[in-house]
Amino acid sequence: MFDKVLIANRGEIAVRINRACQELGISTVAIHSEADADSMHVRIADESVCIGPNPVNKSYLNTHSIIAACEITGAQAVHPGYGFLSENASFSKMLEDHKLIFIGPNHSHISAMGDKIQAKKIMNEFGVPTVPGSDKAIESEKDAINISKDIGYPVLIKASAGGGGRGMKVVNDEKELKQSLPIIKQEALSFFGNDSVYIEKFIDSPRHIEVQVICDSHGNFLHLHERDCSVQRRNQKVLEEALAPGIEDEKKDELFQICISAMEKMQYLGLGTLEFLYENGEFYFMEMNTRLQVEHPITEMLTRIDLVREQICVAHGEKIFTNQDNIKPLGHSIECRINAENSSDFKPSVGTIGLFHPPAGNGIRLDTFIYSGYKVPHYYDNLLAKLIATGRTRNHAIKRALRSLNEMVIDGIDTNIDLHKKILSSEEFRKGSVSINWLENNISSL
Ligand code: MV4
Repeated sequence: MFDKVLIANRGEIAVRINRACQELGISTVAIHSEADADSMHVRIADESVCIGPNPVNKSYLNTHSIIAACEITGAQAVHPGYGFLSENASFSKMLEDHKLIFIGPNHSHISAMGDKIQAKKIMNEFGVPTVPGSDKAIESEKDAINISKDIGYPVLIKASAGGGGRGMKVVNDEKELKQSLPIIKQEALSFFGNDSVYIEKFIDSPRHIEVQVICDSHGNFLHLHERDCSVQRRNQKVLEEALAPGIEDEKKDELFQICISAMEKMQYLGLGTLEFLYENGEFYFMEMNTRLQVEHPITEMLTRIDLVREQICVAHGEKIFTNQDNIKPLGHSIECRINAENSSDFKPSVGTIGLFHPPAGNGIRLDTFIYSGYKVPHYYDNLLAKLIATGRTRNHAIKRALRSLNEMVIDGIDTNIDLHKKILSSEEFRKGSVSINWLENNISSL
């Protein structure tokens, strides 16, 4: 096993990764910007290195400083967490060139899945259901018109280097297509440095269902069932749950087998999540994330597998400790993302945490890095904590989540705790199976 791992992240996920490392007997190196010197992930790590000033491009995205920190401390591997450099193929390659292990998939898979056209093409070839549309970049306006005619309006123009909702435009007819195509290409070029776009049938009220996979270098390609991440606002997940309510097991099992066989054909390594749109009983591949996800704890609670521990072990060349037959999810788990945000305009809020009282009790897990007296910096994302409530049934998990939200005290800063209470109390949500548009369409009447 590794002796020392550098955690190239901050906040709650750095605390979470530190736990898995220290339980494996691995010594941990935290990196931090100047503003994060007093952050919890620094305090609990075995050692820490200040890698630069506060802006992310000078600190948590500063690949040279991070590699230098590995050399100074003797870390043999880097865990990127999520966001930041976690899907940066060139960083993964740089580590390899410096004889350091990137705890994640091979950089060739990171770049293949980062190119949404290539990802779709690969999945198509492997028999994964994808959204009807072009499987290559649009070459001309005429090309776009013909493809759109074939699939039928409304269509979605998507940037190949996009993802997470950026670089997309719905068009309802040929006139709009002609107007929008050059604009979205220009946006793609300025946002992602790559102007290639593709076109898909627009699916107007899907659910967002994702399948967790874990693969080792000994021929084991396992799935850890699915998560429903449809409760989103402006492409930001707000609340996630497992398993997905209201989808028959046979339909899900069929999808799991397709996902696993695609991973086998790819010879994928490590954790991965295949994201699908789900509408009228059909799954459509959207994209694949080649990293640990924010919402991984709900899968951990149902399968009782420590995903980060397994991710580190398979990166070290070990076998996954279990097999598919032993993975039997039990109960229902809901994750509420507790953000530092204004409840009226959702703008990030900053301040110093006053009294902080975390919830606890049966079935409650709080992944967080905040503490009383902590000054929340404004440089980074506004996720403060993830409340994970697990129960025997979905209703039980909902009740536990509500009980915990009532118990939780985070003074000194605005949060979205009230929004979570409204979501969990709403009839529509309790019925299950809301679409990705539900929260935005109903937020003012919740
Ligand atoms: C779509 C779609 C509808 N039809 N593709 C959003 C981010 C990226 N994962 C792709 N996304 C979408 N692709 C087709 N053909 C709707 C979305 C979408 C979305 C998907 C899942 C969860 C939230 C979303 C919010 C806005 C748009």
